[in-house]
Amino acid sequence: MSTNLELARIFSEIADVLDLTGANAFRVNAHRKVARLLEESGEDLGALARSDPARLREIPGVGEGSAAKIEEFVRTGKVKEHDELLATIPAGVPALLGIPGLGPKRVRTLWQEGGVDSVESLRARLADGSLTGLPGMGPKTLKAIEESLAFLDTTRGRIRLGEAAEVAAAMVAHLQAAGGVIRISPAGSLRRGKETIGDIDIVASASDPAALHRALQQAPGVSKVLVSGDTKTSVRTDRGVQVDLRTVDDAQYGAALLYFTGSKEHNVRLRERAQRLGMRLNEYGLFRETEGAEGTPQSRGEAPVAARTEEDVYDALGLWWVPPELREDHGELDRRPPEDLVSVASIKAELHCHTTASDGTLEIAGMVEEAIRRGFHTIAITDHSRSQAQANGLSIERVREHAARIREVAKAYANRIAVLAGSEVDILADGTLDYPDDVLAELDWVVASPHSALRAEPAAATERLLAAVRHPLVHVIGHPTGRIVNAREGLSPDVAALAKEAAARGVALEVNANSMRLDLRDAHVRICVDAGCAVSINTDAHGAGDFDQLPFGVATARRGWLGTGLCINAWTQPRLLAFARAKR
Ligand code: DGT
Ligand code: CA
Ligand code: CA
Ligand code: ZN
Repeated sequence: MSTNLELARIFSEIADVLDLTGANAFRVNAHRKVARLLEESGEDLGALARSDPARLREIPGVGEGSAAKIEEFVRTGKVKEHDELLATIPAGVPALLGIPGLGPKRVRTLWQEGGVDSVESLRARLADGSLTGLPGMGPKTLKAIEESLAFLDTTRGRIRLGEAAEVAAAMVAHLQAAGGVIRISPAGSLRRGKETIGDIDIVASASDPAALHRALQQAPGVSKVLVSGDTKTSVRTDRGVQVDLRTVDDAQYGAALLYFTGSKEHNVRLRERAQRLGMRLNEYGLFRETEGAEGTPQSRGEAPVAARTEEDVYDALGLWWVPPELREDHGELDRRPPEDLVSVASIKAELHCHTTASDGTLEIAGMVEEAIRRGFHTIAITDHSRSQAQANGLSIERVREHAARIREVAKAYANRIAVLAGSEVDILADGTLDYPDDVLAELDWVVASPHSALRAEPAAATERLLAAVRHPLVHVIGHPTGRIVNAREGLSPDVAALAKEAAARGVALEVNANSMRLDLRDAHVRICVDAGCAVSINTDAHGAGDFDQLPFGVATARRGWLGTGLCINAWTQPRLLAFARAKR
């Protein structure tokens, strides 16, 4: 783990303990903010503490107290206050905060008044009914907690795409550094861009495969070797992630990559097709079937019809190459996938992001510079609205001042990028928006998102979101369900009904690219595409590093067969700006 991430964990744990022990909100938030900043900073702040402590203190959000803690960590490898705070509460209590629906206040009640000191004891106490009657813990609340625990059980063992991608990238880099790699790629569900990953599969060809297998066993973070062999190694990392490496002859690399990318269902379809054509497809290649011959084509030493690349195999089967994200047996062999499938390179606008005005870590100009660096032609600045008090949401007065400041910055950058003055306005529980219409009408761009009341019945959720879609000043519905991958189910609206209405009203539904959200999800995107509804892929950036989340949103959109024609972030600048103005 990098120093920044270690420090981020420390600051975040300090914030948790302070929160649980009832410290004032300002102190709690100050630590959370520094944790976030550490996660997002491209610069090693530990190194900065050594080389230029004065500049460390100039970073917005880093006060003298935080700077001193960073310096202490760099000097001693720990932070005394952190250790002392952790010692004041039972070790299992902070984990309770990870249960959806349990904030610091409820955890404090469960712990201090109910004697709950771990997730396990919470399960036991729910089961024996002994939490009934605790203040604020009515039957409805207790039932909701039980449901959250059950939901967490269903996610057990699968990690989020973002985490898997990070582990896989580090492993691939480590293997490449071992030398002799000819071709290497992640395969499996990771290559297909699924929102959660069971294990990480890597396929490689190399001049010295044994060296590659040794390198995986010795990779940083590997805590256990599960399988060790000449062609396959499986290891587990200290974060509990399994990594499988398979090495093959370079001549068979395409067939192996195809096989281990899956999905299983896609592979079954390919094998059926091969059979109909008098051929046999396996991980070694596509072979001609010989009537009555003993063994496999491979064991008879026959040359494959195709094996070197995936393209060769698809081609020999009379098929187009299918992008990995579409290999789910969702019709990809019957109908040619869109030629203009969205890609990271096709995205030219970020239309939902935050600055220091609400809960971001960069000023307006900093975000604009980052968008330019990413090659974008447009950015919309959309800080939180007034109901989001914990995210420093803007009052009516502040949103007006902020819009004026954004327009000044826009002028300064006019010949390089279009900067829209916007807001991420809350969709309140009753479907109305968090600012009056006259305020929204003054903005260039409006993303409307649900942030609270995320446990509503499906019918109520649909009505609530439909109301926002019908609002004449709204451009995009942000993270429409509010789900958090592996942590919160969120709303279950009728997405087909939303997509139909959004298509009719010229509103886009968002794919929030943050790998914690991926909301809309892949199946929802497919519904939008079928309804002809526009989709907007945004990173919801709160700092420069968040722009790196884009590939996860793009993968999700590709899994939903989204072409650039329906993706407003892929439109030309004139077309996108006309879309913005059409709502004004
Ligand atoms: P995951 O790891 O649960 O997120 O999902 P996958 O798709 O990565 O599945 P995994 O790791 O079990 O296997 C990777 C790919 O290898 C899978 O998509 C298809 C192929 N594969 C692995 N084992 C089998 C098998 O027993 N039969 C077939 N047909 N294909 C397999
Ligand atoms: Ca896998
Ligand atoms: Ca696997
Ligand atoms: Zn946002």
